[in-house]
Amino acid sequence: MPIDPKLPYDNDNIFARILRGELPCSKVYEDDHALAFNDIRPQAPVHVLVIPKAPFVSWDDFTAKASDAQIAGFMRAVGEVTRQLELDQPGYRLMVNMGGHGHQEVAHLHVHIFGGRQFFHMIA
Ligand code: D5M
Repeated sequence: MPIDPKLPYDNDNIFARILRGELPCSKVYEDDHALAFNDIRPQAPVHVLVIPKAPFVSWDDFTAKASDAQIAGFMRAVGEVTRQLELDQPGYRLMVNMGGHGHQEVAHLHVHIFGGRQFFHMIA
């Protein structure tokens, strides 16, 4: 079920628990700003989620409330992941689902990285 992005941050959401080490993840990358791990329901040969370490519910919450340093650090981390996975050639797709119409299911901002195959039109 999609989340309500207007609700306050839920400290017990799945990704908060992964960040605290209470739940396992298949880690791909970590730095001061972000953690990246393999999606549990992969939609492509490479399907990685990148999450900020600070508690932001959604893309909307992040871009409204994060500091410039947090935004820069997080975006840089997404780029680090794609480079470390050598996805730049022949390319990859980024996606962020936001709120109900975006069908966001986990109430902690996450950027999806898809790679390893050709993508065509938008994912429905
Ligand atoms: O995508 C939420 C994504 O989160 C969805 O692709 C499954 C993934 N997911 C859910 N639980 C886990 C765990 N425990 N590990 C890894 N990946 C997980 P959304 O954009 O919110 O629709």
